[in-house]
Amino acid sequence: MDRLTLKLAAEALLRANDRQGCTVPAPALYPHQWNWDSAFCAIGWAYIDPRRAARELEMLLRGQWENGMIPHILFNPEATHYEPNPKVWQIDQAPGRPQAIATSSITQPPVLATAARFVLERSGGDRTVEEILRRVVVAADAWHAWFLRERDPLQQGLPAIVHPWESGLDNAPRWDAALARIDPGEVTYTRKDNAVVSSEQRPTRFDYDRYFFLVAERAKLSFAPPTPSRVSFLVQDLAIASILCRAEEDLHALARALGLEVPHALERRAKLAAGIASLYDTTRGYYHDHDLVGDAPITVEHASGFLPLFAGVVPLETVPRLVARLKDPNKFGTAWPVPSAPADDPQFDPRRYWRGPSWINVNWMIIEGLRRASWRDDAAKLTDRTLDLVSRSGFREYFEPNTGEGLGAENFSWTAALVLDLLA
Ligand code: 9YW
Repeated sequence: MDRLTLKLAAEALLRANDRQGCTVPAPALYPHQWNWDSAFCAIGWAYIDPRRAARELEMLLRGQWENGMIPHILFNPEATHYEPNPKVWQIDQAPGRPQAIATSSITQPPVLATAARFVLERSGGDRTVEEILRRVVVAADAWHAWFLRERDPLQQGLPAIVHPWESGLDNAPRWDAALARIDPGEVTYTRKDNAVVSSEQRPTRFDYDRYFFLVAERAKLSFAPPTPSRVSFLVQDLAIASILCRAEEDLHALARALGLEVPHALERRAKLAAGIASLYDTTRGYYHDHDLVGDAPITVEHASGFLPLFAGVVPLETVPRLVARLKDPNKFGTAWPVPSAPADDPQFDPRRYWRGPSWINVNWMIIEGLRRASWRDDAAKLTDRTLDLVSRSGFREYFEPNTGEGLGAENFSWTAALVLDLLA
């Protein structure tokens, strides 16, 4: 596919996946509204129709809980081919849940404010867009505050996740040890994902047993803010900290541009930046996560280790060390980068979801991070390689990092949306 054909195909894909104002990630596999997917999609929509882009973000606000959390899934009642279904989340008794829409009880990486700023900057002063984005500012401010109020039990500027699905990078090897501690017993559930995508490319039964166990645990604990002694899984997630840190900066800039105040955004950003700095391992030369239940660092490396670049908080002297890992063929410099796990990791599985394949949203955040660190040549090379990958293999969910083969769902929305930005 040449670049113009790629652009037209990406636009057509977003239109085809549009469900009255929100874009489903992939019609056959994910038929609802997913949180960070919508934010990435808005970035693509901004090139087609800024009002439609703003609407995508506004649709996410329907799901906001009274405590500020914006959940990871907003369910479409007409779609029944995804599990867990709304009943499994048991949120009917949850205090402060939204009344008009069924949602999950957990969140996802907060890309919302970053996407909103992006949309505003491409909206040419459109009043309707500005009006919608003012509401987004208020909602994002409450959501960001929630992360540091309810999800940072040790007050270290490091939000913790209660479920691997919250990370957005579900079955990354970095969660293995924390999950292995959980004995889920007999959990009964249905899986529908394996009927759409080959099971060798999806999370395993080990993972799903624990995913469903943790969904039930949230309800059992009445969705209360987690503490290490009460929950089975609680991990300070470097990727969430980095994405939120970046989002605070974007929220601040967005609010100013709209004539609003978000008095705490930069203060929260500083706390997050300090938290992220504490996760850098000088001996190993990379950033990692921290397991709060096991009270130990998680030294398993992952592509998420580059996201502090996206936040703009990597010290100047550390950037070359990260870039060296990114380019090392034994680590992240595979033929079709960026693999989600390093190629020399014993857990590396080039076909299985977040355990090896390359993902376009991760590439996009790394490219953005390289640009802001002024590593422009490497950013440009990764951009070209990413566009070549999609031109060759289509708008797939993820890609085999050695051969470039397309894997996972077809017609995947954020792949198309972010291609539109990488082409611009
Ligand atoms: C699932 C929709 C979501 C993404 C996540 C991805 C996957 C859902 O799909 O999770 O059922 O496994 O891991 O990042 O938002 O695209």
